Amino acid sequence: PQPIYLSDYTPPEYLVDQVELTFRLAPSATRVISKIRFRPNPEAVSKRFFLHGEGLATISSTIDGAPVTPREVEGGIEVDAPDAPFTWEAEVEIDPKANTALEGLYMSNGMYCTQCEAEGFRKITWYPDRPDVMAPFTVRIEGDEPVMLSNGNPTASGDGWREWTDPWPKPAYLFALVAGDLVAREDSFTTMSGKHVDLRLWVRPGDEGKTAFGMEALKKSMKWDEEVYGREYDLDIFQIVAVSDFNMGAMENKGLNIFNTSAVLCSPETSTDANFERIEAIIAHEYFHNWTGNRITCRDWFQLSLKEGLTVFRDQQFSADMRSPSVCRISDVLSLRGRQFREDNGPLAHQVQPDSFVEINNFYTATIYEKGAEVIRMLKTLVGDDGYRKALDLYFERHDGQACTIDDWLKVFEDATGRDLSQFRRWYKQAGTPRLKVTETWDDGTYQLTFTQTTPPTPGQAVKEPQVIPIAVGLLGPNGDEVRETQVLEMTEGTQTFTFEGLSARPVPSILRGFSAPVIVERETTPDERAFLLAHDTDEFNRWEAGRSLAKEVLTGMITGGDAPQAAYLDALATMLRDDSADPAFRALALQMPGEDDIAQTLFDAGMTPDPDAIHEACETLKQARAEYLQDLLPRLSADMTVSEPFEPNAEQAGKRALGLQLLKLATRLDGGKAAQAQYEAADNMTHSLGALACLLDAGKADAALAEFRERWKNDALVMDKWFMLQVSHAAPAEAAATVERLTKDPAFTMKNPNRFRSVFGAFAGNPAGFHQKDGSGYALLADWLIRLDPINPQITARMSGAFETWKRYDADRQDLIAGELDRILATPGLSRDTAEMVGRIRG
Ligand code: DPP
Ligand code: ZN
Repeated sequence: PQPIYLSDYTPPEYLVDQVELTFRLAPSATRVISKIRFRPNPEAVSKRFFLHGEGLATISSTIDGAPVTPREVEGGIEVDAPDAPFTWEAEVEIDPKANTALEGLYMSNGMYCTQCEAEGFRKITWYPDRPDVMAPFTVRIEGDEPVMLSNGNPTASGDGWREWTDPWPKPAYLFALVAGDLVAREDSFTTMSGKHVDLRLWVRPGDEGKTAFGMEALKKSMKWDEEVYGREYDLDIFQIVAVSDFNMGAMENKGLNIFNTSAVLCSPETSTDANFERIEAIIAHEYFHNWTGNRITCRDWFQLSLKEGLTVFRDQQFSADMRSPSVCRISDVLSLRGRQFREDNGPLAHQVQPDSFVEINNFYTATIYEKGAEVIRMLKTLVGDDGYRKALDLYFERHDGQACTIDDWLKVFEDATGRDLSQFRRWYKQAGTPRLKVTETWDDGTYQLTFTQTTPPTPGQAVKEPQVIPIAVGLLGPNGDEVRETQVLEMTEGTQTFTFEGLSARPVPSILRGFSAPVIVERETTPDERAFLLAHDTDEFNRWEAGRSLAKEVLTGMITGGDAPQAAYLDALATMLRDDSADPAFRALALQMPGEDDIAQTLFDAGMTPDPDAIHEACETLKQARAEYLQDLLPRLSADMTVSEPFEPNAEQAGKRALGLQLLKLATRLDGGKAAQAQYEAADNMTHSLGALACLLDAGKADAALAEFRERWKNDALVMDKWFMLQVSHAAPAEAAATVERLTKDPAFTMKNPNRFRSVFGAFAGNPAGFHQKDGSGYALLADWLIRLDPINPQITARMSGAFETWKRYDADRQDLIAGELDRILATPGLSRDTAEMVGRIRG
């Protein structure tokens, strides 16, 4: 397959003024009748009339009523067309039932639904399926399904048909259709200018009890976007539909968002606090796309971060406003490091604005999303809150209704604030995570910090230029008081020194407060200084970071036989835990162990070859030592974390439960699972039962509970996903592959459902010591299943192949084994473009 290049972009040859679609639904033979008004684009550089299409059986096609014979070309058809406005009409037949790739129109659990981003609309009808072609759509759905929905407002209906009209011009990737036996939670919202909006959250009968929280989250999102960004909703109705077979989390189709059930359905009995939090964020994210994505969309897919980076940043702001800002920030950074830094430091590293791709579905990545959001966060730090708001106002005013580029986005910041962003733009064009080396000097009241930035080479980019790095710094005096408040240092050079005068004693610096830039800080320091920051830093993020670094230092010391400041760490941990003024959610995060994958990357960065077994052993040893050291604290703290009010998924209760579960893990190492068994039996919410079950698995005492859990939840797919996932992620290294094999033979396992496949194989990839067993059994097992899944669902296969992306970290034997599996996948006849690109890039 040929790569597509950003530099090859040309404007569309024809624009669309109006789309009329009729769907005659039938599971294996749906007819799609299209009537589209085209007109030549005055800005076009050629006159070719080309329409995308894939797997369409054409019944008829006409231009201005006269039959035409399209020529089949790569990816679609070409037709001789007038150099003046005309009407294209076509009738095609498609087979939703046979569509297991879950792209285009497909059937999930007996209902019809669509997924068109990025390039799924071309599987529905002939169309210029590119985001810079925007048009209003009218859709008529004919069939005997009780509920038949599309984008926009309902405009007409009759026996066996419904009509929907979306007046807002949109690209085809935002098209949606849903039909089936569905029931709605109904509500409404009054916008800031007093307009009434009907709200509907559609689910399968039986799931009504899982819709209350999602609806509240939607209303909060609508209000927040009005208050913080001045953005009002623009149709008479906003609908969400929950679908069980879905490749992504959710999709922002205009007025008709389609959600993976896992990203919207929840109840205290079936969902954990983490589920509630994620659902609130995803509902906000998709709703916020209405302005950042739909009203203003992307010119082409190289601009994907224009909408995704910005919308992630907006959902992060929203979550911070709904919950604790510092706890949200720590969680966001944990996920950034776990996914984006990992990607950025391996063969899949790419720019926030890539220059080329083979399959766009492979670029819905942590870099486009999370790093894209970090870039906007830095921009806001640099121009200030007022500058940011002015720039956003200008963005909406100038570009409403347009398909834009990242350069358009940066230009509004330049115009609104007068700032030159040419150097800042490198954040979009240079891949790789910058390393920030820090040295310091102290001389009679003058303290200097010197920073040196370097970004390692990434595929296709050997040399990097210095980037603009906002470094938020505060200084603490020897007694722990803050002697300099947070100040943002703007680094623009490769090496740069910043001076602080008039200090009475040598300060302890708190660097990169709030994680003000997505970089890796390298600074020689002592365990005592980290413990000091964990005790005194006024910046919660850096307080947490100090404890985290200390834990990592202990672990790497244990593994490499170097210094392992275990006593300093345990003492600092106990002090932190005893601090009742600190938010329990914060303390839970501070008590959380660094992940084994994180340690592997840290060792690799330091020039060593990580051994997954040794890392696992060290983590186990440290967990045991922590439990023993902290045991006197456990009874009192655990009692303090009891929630006596009825379950509410709010931040306050969730924080207490999170710390309670961390304490239960410690207790399990001392009592062999007694407390966990008691909590499992008493649990009246999923957070408690799942947390207790995890502890029982760790203690090797979970058989009875697992059987009971399975029997109780066998009819709830989302809960069963947890049952599968937990067993794999808590399997001992030598048993992980066998656990996966056993679970794939369970009658409830299916590879047609992405959630179920991920619950087993995502968890397997997330159990490094199990996946990286020396004999290569884990690699072979995953490769077998990827080869099996590829013909069914290329997108999920490609995504899951990312499990191999860190392979160059490991020893020569493991690398040989992985290379063998990657080659075996690549040699599979008929391998999808998605998987071929991903595995090919990983192989290098
Ligand atoms: N549905 C995905 C998201 O919202 C892709 N746009 O990020
Ligand atoms: Zn998005």
